[in-house]
Amino acid sequence: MRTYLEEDPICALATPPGQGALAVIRVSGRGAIERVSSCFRGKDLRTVSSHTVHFGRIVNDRGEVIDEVLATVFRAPRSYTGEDVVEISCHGGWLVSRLILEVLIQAGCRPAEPGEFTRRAFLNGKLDLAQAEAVADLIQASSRWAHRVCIEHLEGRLSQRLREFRDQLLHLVAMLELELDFAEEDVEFADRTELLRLLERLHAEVQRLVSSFALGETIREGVLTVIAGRPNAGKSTLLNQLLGRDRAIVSAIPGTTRDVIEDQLQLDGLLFRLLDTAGIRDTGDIIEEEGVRRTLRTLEQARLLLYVYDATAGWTEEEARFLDAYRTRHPDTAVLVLANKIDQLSPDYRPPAPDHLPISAQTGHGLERLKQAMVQSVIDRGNLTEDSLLITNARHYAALKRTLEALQEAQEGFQQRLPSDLLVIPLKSALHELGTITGEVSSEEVLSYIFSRFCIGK
Ligand SMILES: Nc1nc2c(ncn2[C@@H]2O[C@H](COP(=O)(O)OP(=O)(O)O)[C@@H](O)[C@H]2O)c(=O)[nH]1
Ligand SMILES: [Mg+2]
Repeated sequence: MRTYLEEDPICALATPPGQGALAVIRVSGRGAIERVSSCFRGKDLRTVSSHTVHFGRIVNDRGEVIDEVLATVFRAPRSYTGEDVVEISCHGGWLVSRLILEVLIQAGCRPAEPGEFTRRAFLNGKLDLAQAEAVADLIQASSRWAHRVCIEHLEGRLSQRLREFRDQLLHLVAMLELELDFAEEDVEFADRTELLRLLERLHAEVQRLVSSFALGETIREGVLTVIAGRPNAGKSTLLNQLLGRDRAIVSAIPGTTRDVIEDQLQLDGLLFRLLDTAGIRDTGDIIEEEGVRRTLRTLEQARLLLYVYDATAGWTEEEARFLDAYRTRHPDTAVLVLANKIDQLSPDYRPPAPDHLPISAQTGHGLERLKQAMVQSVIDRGNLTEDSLLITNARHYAALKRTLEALQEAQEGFQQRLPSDLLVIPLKSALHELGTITGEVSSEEVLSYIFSRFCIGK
C-alpha cells in the first residue's frame, strides 16, 4: 500500500490570469479542506464526500462576501495530486481571484510554486516524470499532431514502452548476476547468443525512438518551410495565397522582398512555419545582398523547401544544378519544385519534369495539391502513422542516446566474450538512464529543472 505524502496546503490560480467568465483556484495539501471550509459559507465542506460540488460564498476574516463560488472537494488519494484538494470556481477577472487567494493565504495556505501541484502528483505516484512533462508540453501544444503526441505521453504510452525495455534489461542483468553468484563453479547459465540477440533487438528499438526525435521536434515546433527561388518567381504571392491574406509585399519589381518574412499555417493538424525569402541572384544592392545571404542561411535550416520558378520564363540549367547540390547537401530536407504562373500558359502546358507541380500563386490553381504534397512530405519523411510513438522532449532524447551508447558498449562486451561482471556494468547504466526518463531514478536537481518549466497552478 502506497503511503501518500502530506505536505502543507498550497493554493494557486489554475486557469490563465486575465479576463474570463470563470476562474478556478486550486488548493491542495494537508488540511486543504479544513482551510477552505473556514472561509466558505455554505455546506460544511469537512463533512461532504469526495468528488462533490457545493455552492457557497467565500468570505474574508471580517465576514465580507468576496464571491459566490462552486467548491469541488476531492479527498486523498483520489485527486490530481493524491492529496486533499479543493477546486474553487469563482467569477473570472483579475481582482476576484486575487482576493480569494488572499483569503486562502490568511486561512493558512501558501502560494504554490510553478509546477508544484504536478510535482506532488509525481511524488505521490499519480503520474511518472515523462507523463508530468507531457502536461507541460500539452499546455504549449500548437497543432493537432503535437496535441496527439502529448496526450499519448500523458496516457503513458511512452512510459509503457520504456518499462518494457527496463524489464528486458533487468532480465539480462539478472541472468548475468546469477552467474556471478556461482562464479567459483564457472558456469554459464545464460546462453550468450540468445542474450546478445535480445540486446540487439533492444538496441534497435531504442534507436527507433531516438531517431523519432527529429520528427517529434518538427511536430512540436512546426515544420520549417522555406519558400525560395529567383526574384519575381512569385514567392511572396505564394506565401500570401497560402495564408489567405496579404502578408508580404508583392510587386513586379525584382528584389522587393529583402528580409525573411515568417508566418504560420496549419494543414491537416500539422504546423508549418512558412518563410518567404529574398530571391536568389547576384545583385549590386547591399541590402538585397544581405537578404540573399539570409535566404541562404534559412535554406540551411529548412525541413521543407518550396522552390518556386516562373514557368513562363522556363526552367534553367542553373536552377537544376542549384537544387541538385542542395539535395545532396540536405538529404533530410524535402523539396517541392513549383512551376508558377501557369495562368499565363496554355491549358496543355506540362512542366519540364514530372515531379514539378504546376501552380498559379495568383489564381490559387494547384494549391490544394501543393498543400497535400506538403503534408505528405512530412508524413513520408518520418514514417508517421497515427499510432507511431515519438520522442518530443530533449531530456528524454538525451537520456535515450546515453542508453543507446551503454547498450552499444554491452554489445561489444558480449562480442568480446567479456566476463559477466564486466557486462553488467553498461547494462546497469542503461537501466539507470531509462529510469531517469520516467523518474524511477531522479535527483532533486532534475525535478526542480522540470517543474520550474511549468506555470504556477499546474
Ligand atoms: N500571372 C501571374 N503573375 C504572378 C503569379 N505569381 C506572381 N505573379 C506576379 O509576379 C510578380 C512578382 O511576384 P512576387 O510574389 O513579388 O515575386 P517574388 O519576388 O518571388 O516574391 C508580381 O507582379 C506578381 O503579381 C502568377 O501565378 N501568375
Ligand atoms: Mg518577394
